Amino acid sequence: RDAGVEWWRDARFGMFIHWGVYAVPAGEYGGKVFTGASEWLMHQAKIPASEYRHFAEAFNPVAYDPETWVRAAVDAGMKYLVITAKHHDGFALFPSKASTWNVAEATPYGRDLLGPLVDACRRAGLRIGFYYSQAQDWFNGGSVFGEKWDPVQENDFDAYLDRVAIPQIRELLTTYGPDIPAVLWWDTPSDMTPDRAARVDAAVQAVAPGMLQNDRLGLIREQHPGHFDTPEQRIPANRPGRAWETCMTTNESWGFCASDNAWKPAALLIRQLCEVVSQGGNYLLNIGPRADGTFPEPSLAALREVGDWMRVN
Ligand code: JFZ
Repeated sequence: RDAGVEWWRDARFGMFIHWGVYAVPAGEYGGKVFTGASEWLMHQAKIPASEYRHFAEAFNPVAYDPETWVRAAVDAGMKYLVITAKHHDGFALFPSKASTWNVAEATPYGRDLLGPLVDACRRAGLRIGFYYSQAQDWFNGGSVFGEKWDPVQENDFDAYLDRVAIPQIRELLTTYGPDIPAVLWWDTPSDMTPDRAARVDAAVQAVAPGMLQNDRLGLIREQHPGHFDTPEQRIPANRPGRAWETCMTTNESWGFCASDNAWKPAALLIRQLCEVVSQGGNYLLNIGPRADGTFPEPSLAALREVGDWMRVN
């Protein structure tokens, strides 16, 4: 495993992928359209787990072809990829012994989604990282922003960390090969006290010493600053010495959202990429694949335009 952030600093440009069963409702529930972030639908619409699980029964990405995804990234000039192994709805894109709420057991697709993507990345020379929602988990008894709405959420957070989060993190770090993932992308550290963050970090270090991580593991960021900052949807003033990565959406939602047509023009994405890179940062540009496993056409078109620009500049 790489000790430092050198490859990551050189990489400059990566693809963020937000994918999960939320791509099935795609921002709509009970005849209501929810705008913003489609991956938050379970929370926004207060959907009980017993109902939300039905979306998994309709999650069958038969058109999923990781080679096509990786080619789109490579052609756009991207050097790495970060995918949501598990987002706040707790759904794992990988087989897991820690929770049956995973792609292998809860969907008709019935098999791992990460392994084939890891293989495609390896073949193309792309690094791959995993986003893992370590704190918020609305399905497996983890943390919930604001009011809870389902009995499965009335759980002891430490029990969730021990029974679900830490075992799944271990699965992610030990299943796909010695250098996989290349980076761990934590998020929304609610309830992640210093002690809990230290516990998660110790579990990581035990199997993957020096693992590259972002700055969102613990509630008190200063105690667990990770290796890089993650300004979101914005480009910060230059911060010498500290690595940073701006993540951006191509429309407004991270997950696929059927009603979201606010696609950013490729010229804007290119300008943001230039601005970030010229200030020494990394640019992580998000795609929200559909439930069938394909990228929305407008994001593919944007990637192609970025690639065309990269090839002449
Ligand atoms: C989080 C997630 O809740 C969201 O669904 C998505 O995955 C995004 C990349 O990360 O949302 C955040 C996290 C941090 C900030 C804002 C939104 N922030 O620091 O301003």
